[in-house]
Amino acid sequence: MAKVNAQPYTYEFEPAKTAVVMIDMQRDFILHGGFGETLGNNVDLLAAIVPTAKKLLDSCRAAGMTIIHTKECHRPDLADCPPSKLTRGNPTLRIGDAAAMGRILIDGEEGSDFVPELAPQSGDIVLTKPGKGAFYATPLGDILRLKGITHLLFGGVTTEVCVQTTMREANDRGYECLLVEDATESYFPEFKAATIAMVRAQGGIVGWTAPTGAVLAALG
Ligand code: C5J
Repeated sequence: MAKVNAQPYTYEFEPAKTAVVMIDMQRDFILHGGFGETLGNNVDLLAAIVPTAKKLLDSCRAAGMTIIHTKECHRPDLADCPPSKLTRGNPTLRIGDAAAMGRILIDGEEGSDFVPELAPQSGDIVLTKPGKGAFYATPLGDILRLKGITHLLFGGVTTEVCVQTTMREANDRGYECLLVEDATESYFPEFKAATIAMVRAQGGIVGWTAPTGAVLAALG
């Protein structure tokens, strides 16, 4: 049993029953010219966690853990994109529009792909998702059940949107969840800090949080 020095108290997991869920480390959110930047965000904040996310994935993969990558993206015909998501706000570019890395958040386009450093490796599982939560309209729940997974470690972007939504979905489904603090990031540092505080408040109401170093130390 691996024991992580976590907040609000020690998080214990069996590597064989634990998956890392790396959320939406896609070029459209992280690289210049992508969707995140067209929304006016500083993408450099997100790019800064790529080496840490890679270290987490590489170490957990080497420990025999299940690795799952999600991508927020849509069908080219946008049939899976609700009008509310497509039309909300006043961005310069919308989902499906042509941009520097192809059509924004469309499956198969360069921008919707993962940043090269975090490209899935042999044996990793890749899921596309049309929503913020990774359980909505995906086979994630079935995959976890078939693999006997009971514990989930979360990284990725953005902390308060897709990562937190998925972690809450998982928590309600009975998974023991840990948010890896320095393997997740937000365009808004105060939202990341608030998410970490929310997760571990009230005795771990959504789960635990710990830095990558504490996870790696637990894996020995
Ligand atoms: C957002 C995400 N922020 N992956 N997506 O729209 O968090």
